[in-house]
Amino acid sequence: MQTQTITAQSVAELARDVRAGLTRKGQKELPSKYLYDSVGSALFEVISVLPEYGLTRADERLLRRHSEDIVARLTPPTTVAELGSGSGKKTRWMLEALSRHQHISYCPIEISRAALTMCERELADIDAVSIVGFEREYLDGLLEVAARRRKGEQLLVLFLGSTIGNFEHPADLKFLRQMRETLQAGDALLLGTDLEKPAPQLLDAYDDSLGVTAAFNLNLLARINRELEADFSLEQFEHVARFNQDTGSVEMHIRSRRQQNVSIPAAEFSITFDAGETIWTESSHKYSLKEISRISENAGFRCDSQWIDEEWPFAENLLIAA
Ligand code: AVJ
Repeated sequence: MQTQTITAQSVAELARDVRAGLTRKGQKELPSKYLYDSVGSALFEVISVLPEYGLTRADERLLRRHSEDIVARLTPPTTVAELGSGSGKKTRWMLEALSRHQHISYCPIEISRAALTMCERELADIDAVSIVGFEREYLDGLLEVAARRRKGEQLLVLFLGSTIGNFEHPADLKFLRQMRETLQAGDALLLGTDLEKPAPQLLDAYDDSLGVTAAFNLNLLARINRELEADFSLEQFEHVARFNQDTGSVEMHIRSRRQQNVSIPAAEFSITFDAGETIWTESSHKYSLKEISRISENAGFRCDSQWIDEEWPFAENLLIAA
């Protein structure tokens, strides 16, 4: 096994995005990708083992049970690219199943250096796998992987954990289309999608009793304090989870407990919050099966197979580029 990492991402970019998100008219917002610095990535690992949050376990259960069936539907030789590898734990089932049949190149694409390191370490012991990590935005990374592919090789893109649900509607469809454009006909996309479930269950999952999700969300302000020398006082803000009926998504917000002013020197601005005003930090869409086949087909994929977890409704969808 070999490991290699290719890098980027800057404080300047963070400063620009924070400034744009907090000074916009109407609803203030921050991009959810910034939740995953080293503290945030570690907190997400804890979230994934909380009793209230069944999503990651459902995803992993499906891959553990069905990796052989999934692999049987591919056309080797296959190169694997993964968007947002996280810890790499779920990916192990896929790589082990694939590497029983062939030597595999595995290219995790991650904006978080911490997550990339974790995943490279987690998967380093699988024999017939070479790992080349890309510290990149998803589509940039995918373009690079596609450019390096050998002729006749099938690309399998893993997009697990229902990360697709973090895109705003219809940005999820647009993203699938952009992905399709970098792929060739016959390439595969294994897409993990969290399915619709009752609102109270969702609210518990995104506002757990231990307060880990609250810490995960508020860490975004702590990160801005650390990296942009801001003076957010964390006790003056609180975590909020809401279910938006119109969009079918859980939303995470950070609510200001009172009117206050915060300065962010490294982004060269300061900002006022009203009492009760929120910063929208993440949306997590919950799909219906119909919706999944509709957006897949709209984006130029054929839905080849679906595997569904009954315990925590979640679907693994194998899509083939049409
Ligand atoms: C990373 C997409 C799985 O939307 O459920 C968990 C992140 N946010 N708790 C999700 C998350 C709050 C998450 N995924």
